Amino acid sequence: MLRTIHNPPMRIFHNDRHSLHHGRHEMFRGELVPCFEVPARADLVLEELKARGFGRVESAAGVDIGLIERVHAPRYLQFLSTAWQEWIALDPANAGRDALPSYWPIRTFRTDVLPASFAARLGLFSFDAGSPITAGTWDAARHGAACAVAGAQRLLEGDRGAFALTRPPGHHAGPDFFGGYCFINNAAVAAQALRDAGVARVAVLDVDYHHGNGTQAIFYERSDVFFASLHGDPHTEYPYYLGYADERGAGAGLGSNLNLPLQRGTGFEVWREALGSALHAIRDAGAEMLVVSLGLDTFEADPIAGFRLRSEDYLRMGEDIAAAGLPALFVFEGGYAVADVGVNAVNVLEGFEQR
Ligand code: Q9C
Ligand code: ZN
Repeated sequence: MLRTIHNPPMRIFHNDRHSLHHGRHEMFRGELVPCFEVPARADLVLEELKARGFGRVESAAGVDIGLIERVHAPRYLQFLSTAWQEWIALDPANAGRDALPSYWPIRTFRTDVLPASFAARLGLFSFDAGSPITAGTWDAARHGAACAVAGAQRLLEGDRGAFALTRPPGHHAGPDFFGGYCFINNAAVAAQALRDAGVARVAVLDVDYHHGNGTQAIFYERSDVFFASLHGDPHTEYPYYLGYADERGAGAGLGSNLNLPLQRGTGFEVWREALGSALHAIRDAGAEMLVVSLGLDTFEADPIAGFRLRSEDYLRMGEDIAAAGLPALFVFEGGYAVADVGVNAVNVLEGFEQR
């Protein structure tokens, strides 16, 4: 406890525009159901930080779009930035509805031609019908990337930890697609910012329940960003089509990707072993800084996931990550047990700080 007196408080970059992204519905089992990814998630983490007097909360200035373009295709960002205007131009009544895709260019279709149809482009740039675009999605997502970059900047200035408290989350967003409630890959943008500032090797550690397919895709052929992920086995768990143990990277990136899929029902003891393996690999890779995709949907009461972590386990998680000895930027990802997400998130940060 005395350490918190001598150490400066962890800087928390809170996306004060996050609630501009507020989806109404996602497609689930043939019907539209209320979104699981709601503004209250981030609000309750902020409340918990304040209740515990943890960290120093601030907002971020903007982010250079050129930096976001280092991980996302310009034509995708162009689409995202104007999607809502295009959606309401189709029909003024669309202002009262979220934009969700219905068509996708699966195998044998062309993806090189950009269709004029908005509905066709909505599918071209996405992989599920669970990630609604709303009036404020672009502003919220872009400002979230700014928060992640501001956090990365703190590490470059010598801080040992920082936290980007933002939503929508990011780790499912790939080079040119959204999905899994994610639009801009905040962790990937932060990792790229660290690289661009001269950090030779960066690691992204993804502890969200779901495989970080977007982050993996962004860095799959690169050796300068090591990606390690612990997640539900894609044989049974979303996002299903990526996240297997035999995905080890390609080309120059061969060996720089580590997937540790775990079966549904896994508890902390087994999960923690896997975390140890991931951190060991990250150290072996020679990473100098760490970006943690901090999903809290590994919690036992999460409504859409299947691991069995309890609230106190998140303290141990933070301690174990700290023991790796690398400066770490935590980036908020999933976690849908809304009433507990604040305690669980701040437990990780507190475990990290007290180690
Ligand atoms: N009805 C993140 O945790 N849907 N995304 C699964 C739920 C997609 C999760 C089925 C879950 C996406 C950032
Ligand atoms: Zn998740």
